[in-house]
Amino acid sequence: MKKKKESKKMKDTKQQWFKDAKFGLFIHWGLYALLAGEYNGRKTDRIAEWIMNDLDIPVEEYEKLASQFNPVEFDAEMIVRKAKEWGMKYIVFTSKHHEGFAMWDSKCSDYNVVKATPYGRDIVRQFREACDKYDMKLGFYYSQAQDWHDPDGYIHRKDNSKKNYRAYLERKCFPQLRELLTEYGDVALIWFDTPMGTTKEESQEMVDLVKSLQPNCIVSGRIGNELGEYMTTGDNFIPRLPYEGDWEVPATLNDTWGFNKDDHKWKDPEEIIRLLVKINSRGGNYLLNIGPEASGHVPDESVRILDEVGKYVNENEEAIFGTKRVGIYAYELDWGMLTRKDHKLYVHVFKPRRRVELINIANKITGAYLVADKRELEFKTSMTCEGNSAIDVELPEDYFDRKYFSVCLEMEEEEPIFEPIIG
Ligand code: H79
Repeated sequence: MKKKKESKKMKDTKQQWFKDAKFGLFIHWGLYALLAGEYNGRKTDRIAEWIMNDLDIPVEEYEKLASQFNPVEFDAEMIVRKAKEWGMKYIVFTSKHHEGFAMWDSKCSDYNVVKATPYGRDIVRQFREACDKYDMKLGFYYSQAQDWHDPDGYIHRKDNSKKNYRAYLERKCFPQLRELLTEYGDVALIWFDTPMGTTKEESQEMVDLVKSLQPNCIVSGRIGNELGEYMTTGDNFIPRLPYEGDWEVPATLNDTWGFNKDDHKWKDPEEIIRLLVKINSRGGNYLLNIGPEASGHVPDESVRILDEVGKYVNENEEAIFGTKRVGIYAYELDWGMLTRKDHKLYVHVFKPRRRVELINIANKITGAYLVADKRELEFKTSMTCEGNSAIDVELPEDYFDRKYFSVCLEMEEEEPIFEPIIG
């Protein structure tokens, strides 16, 4: 195994919107949605957008799917409006996944949604227009190295040694990136994925191309060769500790990105809320996925879950957006989690309780209130019998049985002061 060098440099996008964003919507949609996890009676029990590779479907067969793509139920505005309602601050759409199919009117490959399908309309443009209407940041996922349609694109699990990767880059990758970055307005970020054999020089060329066309467009961590402007964690993996700099967790609501009709392993809304707050408290953004069906319909279950999550996010938006990484607090709380801003410590409460008691936080507390309605709360600070600081906030009676809300502790100091455990 190749040993990777650990980068010491803190990742910084230089884009304040990304640091404050905290919650985004990933959308995986391509020809794989037509198969929905099954091809010729064979099923994949893996991520559905990988079905071509996983089940070894020949290109000549797979590309025929385009002639069936007619998503009459697709409604970009509805999706963007929902994302806005859910409190999300950016959208990342799969403009081209590993399958190689472009979801826009690409001039350099006819394997695209306008030229190869009965639908004939540009999906990327529809997202662009809807995002402009709802003031939503839009970024594009672009599979830079794997392209299972182009004869010279990389393919996982296949012999790539005879390929002319350079030819693919010049014929498809670079020109397509140029199209996305010149014809579709302000691109918030390009979400590269699986660099595979891409050399550092080639990755650098991609970065230079992006930046020459749109200097503010963020380059994701999966560009590879340590050239990304933020750290992307493994899919559905959360760092155990607070992590410095800009980073993001790409994640699924069930066990697939692209639509799979047989995947019903949905996470419940409370689990998603806990994951969001956990990621935010450690300093990261949560990029949460939906995989529309081939018709364009967004699975009802995704909408139901995110509607619930959205209620929490909206009621507690002050305690989520614009927050900063919380350092290491000595205790793991089984009932809640912490986020913070300057002079404010937010306690997210996930289990019913009479009062919020915290020890080993040594700040001078100047006030306490319920984030949802700004109701002021009574509080006392004292010392425990062991000599640790103690904070005790009284919850109002109508909150005794409630869970999933947050309390703000106002601090004289800018940051929380966490005491070690003594005694
Ligand atoms: O776009 C989503 C995934 O398709 C993509 N990243 C997210 C955001 C991704 N690309 N590669 N991987 C994820 C990891 C690949 C895992 C694999 Fe497999 C394990 C490839 C082969 C074995 C999963 C299982 C896919 C086929 C079988």
